[in-house]
Amino acid sequence: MKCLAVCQDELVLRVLAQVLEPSFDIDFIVESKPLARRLHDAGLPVTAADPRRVDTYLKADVSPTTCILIQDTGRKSLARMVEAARDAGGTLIYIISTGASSKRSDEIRSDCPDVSCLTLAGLVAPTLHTELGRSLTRARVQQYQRYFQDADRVLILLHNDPDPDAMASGLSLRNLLRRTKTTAIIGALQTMTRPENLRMANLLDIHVEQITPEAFASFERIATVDVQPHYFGGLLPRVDLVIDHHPEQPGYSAVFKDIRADYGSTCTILTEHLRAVDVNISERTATAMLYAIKSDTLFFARQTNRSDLDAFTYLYPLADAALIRKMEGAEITMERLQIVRHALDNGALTEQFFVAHLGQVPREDFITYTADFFLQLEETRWAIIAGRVNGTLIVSVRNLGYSKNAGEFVKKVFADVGSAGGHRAMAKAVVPWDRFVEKHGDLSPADVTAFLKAQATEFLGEPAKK
Ligand SMILES: [Mn+2]
Repeated sequence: MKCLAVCQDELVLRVLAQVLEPSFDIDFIVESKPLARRLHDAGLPVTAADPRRVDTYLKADVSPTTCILIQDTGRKSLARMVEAARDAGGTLIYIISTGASSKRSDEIRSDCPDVSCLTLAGLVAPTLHTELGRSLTRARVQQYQRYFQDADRVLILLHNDPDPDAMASGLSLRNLLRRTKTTAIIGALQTMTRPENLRMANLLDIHVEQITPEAFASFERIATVDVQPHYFGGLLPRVDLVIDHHPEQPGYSAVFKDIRADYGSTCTILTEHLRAVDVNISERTATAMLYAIKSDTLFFARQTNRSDLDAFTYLYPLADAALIRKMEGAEITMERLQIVRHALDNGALTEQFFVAHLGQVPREDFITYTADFFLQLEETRWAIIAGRVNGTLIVSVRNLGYSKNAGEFVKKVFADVGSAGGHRAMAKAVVPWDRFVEKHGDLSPADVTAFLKAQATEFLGEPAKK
């Protein structure tokens, strides 16, 4: 593509030459003859001419497909330059201003609406911001890398029934710590049970070791990823590193932590760590991380920000897309369908929400699966699904995200009898059944459904908290 740049400033001219050559066939016009001579001698394609004259552009052979860049030097003659370029047949005209004022570019645009205005600051800003932001991350990562360096045994601890984000975070942190599976154990108190999670572990050959709380003491350094130490209820009073995207919790101490509750996945944070220190990402790790981001954000359908999209774009070419398709597989199993049918038969649908108590279920994932399932229902905006796993009542809440906060709902209803929290669009309460009974009585499954329905009706009827 042909490009003609009208510059009066050597720095701007040299920068444009470096950026645009050799992809663009570029010529420069400057007013000052000595400057033109000097740059010409330095090998740059520069001509000295008057940029307010039409024949300057005719001689430069501009056509409607030539990109014409005109540096705004703040002088009145700018309008005449634009006019001359246009009279010579130029149509793709850009003004590059080096000043900070946007008033000037507004003026230019009101005179010539088809001219595009760029500022040098605007062009430089995104890259510089990313680079400086990355240097802070780099310092932080290098600190924890050093801190873990000499340890004999390292534990990377995940939450129970690790999901794709937890497993992939484990893999990538091991990568960042430059360790292997014998020098850094990826472990959990309870390993995978959900079919999707098992499938991912098998296909990517990820081994998550079952750890007992007594074993914690045998590790010199402990990191938790996709979870914070309070989750382990006092069993982990102190950790060395916490990387998580759940809302920050009090009640523990950590030497290093990076918690970003506005991120869609922990793997997004770890992608930034990996990029900041230029660690090579293997196809296996990239595949795991990409799948984790996809799965934690429901393919960007919930809690996603710019960084999640950036991480996805970065990992995509490094990952094995066919393997991801295979991992996704079919999530529907007979067992799950039976539970969904049970919920349909025993639940209640109102104008705003679907609520059901499933009674005793064998695993927690039946509850979250049923909540996700009913959120797809055309007629509903909220799904509130409870179930008992052994002696614990688990309540999973999902909504479409533009209404009230799911996290606030579970806190309001359950914070006094158990743990409750989450995001705007998804939240969870975990309540020991005997504590629930103490407060609300030994309710039958139908009564629990009725209780949740009453609570949700009240909560959703209240004016939203600002
Ligand atoms: Mn996660």
